[in-house]
Amino acid sequence: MTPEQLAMNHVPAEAPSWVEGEVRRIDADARKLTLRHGEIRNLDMPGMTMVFRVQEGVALDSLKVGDKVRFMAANDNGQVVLTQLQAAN
Ligand SMILES: [Cu+2]
Repeated sequence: MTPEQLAMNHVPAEAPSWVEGEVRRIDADARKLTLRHGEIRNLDMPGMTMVFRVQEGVALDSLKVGDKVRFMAANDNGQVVLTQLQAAN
């Protein structure tokens, strides 16, 4: 194996990074959040409005519809899960 091939093998899958979003709907009881979001590069997803399942431990209580947020999302066995959330601006 060449050093180049070795280096290629060590490139990790793209790690989650912060994505811009805007809150459209909050369902804290069901742990669901509807966001209009920008491109999610680690999920190869273009911008859209969609519902996210929210991981346990991510606080939703202070959110309001219309809030600007940034978040990270991951693929959990084919289901998109929001894993990090913070207020933007
Ligand atoms: Cu989406």
